[in-house]
Amino acid sequence: MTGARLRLYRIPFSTNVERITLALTHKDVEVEYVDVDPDDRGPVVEISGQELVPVLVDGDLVLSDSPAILEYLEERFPDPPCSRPTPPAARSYAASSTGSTRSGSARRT
Ligand SMILES: N[C@@H](CCC(=O)N[C@@H](CS)C(=O)NCC(=O)O)C(=O)O
Repeated sequence: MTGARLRLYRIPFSTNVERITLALTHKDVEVEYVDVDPDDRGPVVEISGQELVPVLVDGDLVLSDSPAILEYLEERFPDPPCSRPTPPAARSYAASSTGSTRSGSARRT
């Protein structure tokens, strides 16, 4: 890893924060935790312009929203990956069963 250490803004018992810490641990990425008082989101708002955690800071990049953060971490630290590549048929099935496609289906016979 190069450059400044990453910072992760967090509050206790946040499952959205936990998924980020799991990914960082899995990828063995050093991170500095910034513990935020759940009753005072000032530091989070100041850095990210919104009040939810997790917020990841990497240099001048500030990211909120755990799926976006996970996607970023996957690109920034691809090895080891957090998920295995999904075969196309399985991807289509997952999309149709979660309603994320307007039409189409996939199944195994
Ligand atoms: N879509 C966001 C949701 C973030 C979110 O809801 N964070 C919670 C903690 S898990 C939060 O900060 N809630 C405000 C609060 O607890 O006061 C994400 O996936 O990161």
